[in-house]
Amino acid sequence: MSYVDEIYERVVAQNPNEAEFHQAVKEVLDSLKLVIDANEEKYRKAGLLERFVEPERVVSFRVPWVDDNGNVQVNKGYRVQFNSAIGPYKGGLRLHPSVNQSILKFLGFEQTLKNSLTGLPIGGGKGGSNFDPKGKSDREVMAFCQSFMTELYRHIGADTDCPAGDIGVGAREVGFLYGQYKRITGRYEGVLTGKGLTFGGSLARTEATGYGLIYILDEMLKHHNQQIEGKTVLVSGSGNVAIYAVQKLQQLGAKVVAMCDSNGYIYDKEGIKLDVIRDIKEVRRARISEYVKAVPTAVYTEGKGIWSIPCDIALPCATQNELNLEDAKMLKANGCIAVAEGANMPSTREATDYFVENNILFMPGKAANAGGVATSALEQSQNSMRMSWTFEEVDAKLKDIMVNIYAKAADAAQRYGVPGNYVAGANIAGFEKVAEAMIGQGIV
Ligand code: NDP
Ligand code: 2IT
Repeated sequence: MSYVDEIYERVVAQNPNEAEFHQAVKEVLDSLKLVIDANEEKYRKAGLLERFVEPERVVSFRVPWVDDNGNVQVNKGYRVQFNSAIGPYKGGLRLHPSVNQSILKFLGFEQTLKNSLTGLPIGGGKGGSNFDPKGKSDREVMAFCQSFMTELYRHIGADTDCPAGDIGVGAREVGFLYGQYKRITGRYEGVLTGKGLTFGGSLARTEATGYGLIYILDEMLKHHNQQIEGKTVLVSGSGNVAIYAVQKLQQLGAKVVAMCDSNGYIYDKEGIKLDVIRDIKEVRRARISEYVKAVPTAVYTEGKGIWSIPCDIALPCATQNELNLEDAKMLKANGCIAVAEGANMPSTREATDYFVENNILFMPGKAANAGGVATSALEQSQNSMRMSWTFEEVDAKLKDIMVNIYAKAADAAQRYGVPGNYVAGANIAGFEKVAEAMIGQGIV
């Protein structure tokens, strides 16, 4: 049996009931086969893959807090410190009822390769809780965040592990988490990113994941004699990533006709009015169905189905496995030419394979959404230097990083004989740096 197959079997056997983690590992190992086969003896001797698929540490803890009715609530909290070969652990915190160890391990594993692709010195981590921020008061969210940090603080630090936002964690939550970290430790340091601009946050971090997604999409399209201007686009989700992807698309002359949340999707054939979405989501924290009250010509449909709308470009920016094979086929049949993943692993394995095999330009999440974590690393740099760059400076660095990620993925795909396969390219390019760093540091 090949080394890669052996490792995949081992992961399944040793991590039962972790379907998302198995899925992420399988996709990566499958595309690394050529690299691993070419270096099998060296990698086996170093136990490289056994170590690569095993998180360095998984911390799991109790998070007790008191709700507005005076009742005690208890959630599960986690931090997965996956790989620190190329830098301190870095990755977001997710607050969503679906959060479990499998999801956080898949995210930490992906993060390791994503962070490597940025070219910056950041290792891979992820954390979060099954706490559901929806419908909670600000006081309840603060009580949860303070309790969560009261345990987490002992595992993180500016030079050891630096969390940030993800689903359900935005400026409000990062602020509460940071305040509690500072109160407990007495340290004012870049231990979290995505902070408010008055206490160490970086300009352009809020926009970075969405903007970065469009910068790499633009780069991919240009290399295939296409452009963003004039294209009709679907963007799933209506959170941080989706909103700023839409903003940049509109600046570049594309027409975004649909967005969604976990309840349903809106179709606005005139083009989404982003100020309406921002008011619903960023100010009122309400449901996307509200959109049709402000824009009566738009249509709201309950449930899934956004991928059935004809488009040129589709950008899944909500959550894992939100786009399946049937959706992929529908997109192709309706004339879609490009897909770039703003979310982490939003396409199922079958959908991903379908895109790659059917000549749809496809940029996988670990390359396409790396602009967020890259700008987080720029926030860490600014904090360490005790200074701050202008929006234009950060945005220019972000654009450079995304163009470089495109080049790395394209180059690795070319070198291994699969030109244009950015799934293989991103996995290989991300892995090469991590593997070399792990081997260089010995058996740790
Ligand atoms: P937000 O919490 O800001 O927004 C998430 C959006 O996705 C909401 O519209 C939410 O709808 C929707 N969503 C979440 N879960 C589901 C679901 N099960 N079914 C349908 N829709 C769902 O999160 P972000 O925008 O920050 O994150 C979106 C994705 O991007 C995630 O995969 C995240 O890991 C990834 N990502 C985020 C980065 C960042 O910097 N924030 C960086 C790189 C990747 P609802 O409100 O109804 O729950
Ligand atoms: O998935 C991701 O890359 C993020 N949620 C951002 C992580 C970060 O540290 O900014």
